[in-house]
Amino acid sequence: MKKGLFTLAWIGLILLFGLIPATAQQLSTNQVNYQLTYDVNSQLYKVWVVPKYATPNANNSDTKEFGATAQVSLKVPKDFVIQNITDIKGFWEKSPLKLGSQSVFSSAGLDPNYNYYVIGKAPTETNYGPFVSGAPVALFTFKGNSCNGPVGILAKNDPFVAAAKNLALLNTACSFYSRSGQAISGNVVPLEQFIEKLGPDANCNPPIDLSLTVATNNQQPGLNGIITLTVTVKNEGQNPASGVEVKDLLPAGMSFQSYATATGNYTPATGTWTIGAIPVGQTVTISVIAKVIQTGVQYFTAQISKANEQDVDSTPNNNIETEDDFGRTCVTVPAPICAGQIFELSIPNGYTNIQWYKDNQPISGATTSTLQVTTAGTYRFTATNVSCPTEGCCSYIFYEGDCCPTKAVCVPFTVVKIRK
Ligand SMILES: [Ca+2]
Ligand SMILES: [Ca+2]
Repeated sequence: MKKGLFTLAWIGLILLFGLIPATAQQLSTNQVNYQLTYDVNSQLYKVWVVPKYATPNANNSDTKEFGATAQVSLKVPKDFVIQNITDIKGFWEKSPLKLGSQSVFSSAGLDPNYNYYVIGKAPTETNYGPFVSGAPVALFTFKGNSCNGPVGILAKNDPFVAAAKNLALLNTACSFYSRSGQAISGNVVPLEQFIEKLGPDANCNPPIDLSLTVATNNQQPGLNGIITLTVTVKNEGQNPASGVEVKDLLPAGMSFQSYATATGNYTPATGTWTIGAIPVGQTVTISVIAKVIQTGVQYFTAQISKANEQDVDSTPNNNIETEDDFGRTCVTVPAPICAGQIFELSIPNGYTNIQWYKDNQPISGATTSTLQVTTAGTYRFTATNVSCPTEGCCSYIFYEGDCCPTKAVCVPFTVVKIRK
């Protein structure tokens, strides 16, 4: 009973919005695709017909294309609700039923994560304007209740098409009929022109690809030297990024002086650079001016900490150095070393195949994560499983210090008169 009612209701809609001939399986030689796109800014989905032919042609002497019957079917995430269908060419059904979850389809074994909308065009002839092969013509737009995932034109071979036909006597396949699709004389059965969906499904949350690099203008500034740290963020993906934020906190050995950027704001106390939107292909930079106030090696790191969209190859704020949204640079200020002093250099856990060097010569036996330094020289390490990020690690530089005691010692002296 339920099934019968449902089928009747649906047949009523089909009669209202265009009678799809059940026998029209033959394809015209003038064919079209349907395409669905999504605009992030307006949050509008747009349905296009993309002809593979042009007007005028042998079937249609008019410079414009005209057509009566058309049907656009969509495969949507199950919680997606189509809203605000707005006509561009033709009068399209405004309140289509959501299909797929009804009991009539329960035996079809359909993917429960999806549902379907079939949107028919009123059968009055529509002027689509001139058709040019490969040039999309917009038919209508719609919105969704929320972003649930990709929405697509229903593929010709989607299992739902067969299930709807077999179980509910519904023709849910996309279709398109126009003057150019039909021979001028002889053929009484209208020829189908729709061949297949075109392009990827429309994604309301398209993935982005941001990358970040850092650099300094001087890696050996000297104590109290002023350096410029530059952070660069690029949108190297195919979609605009929004809500972008970067964390770039200065280490204890650097004192913040000022910053300059054309994009967003920087809060020195938290190291937060609030960027906002980055269009496709755009690069944004910030220059942080700092004073180096400690000897030794100071590391400056920055990473993307937030973005509204998902990045294809990196995750914000996860501190993973090998991702493309993380950058590091360093400066070194030579430190004094005096006879009898011992400094211990260490690197974090997790590195293997370590080798320490003094003045570019490997130190025999120095293959652990710590090194005790007692003499002046330039010290660095290599570890084969982790490459030094970005600009390479800085060396530690020790020089022979002025080792005289700072306290003045009173040395008595005498004066002797040796000639009269
Ligand atoms: Ca990335
Ligand atoms: Ca990351």
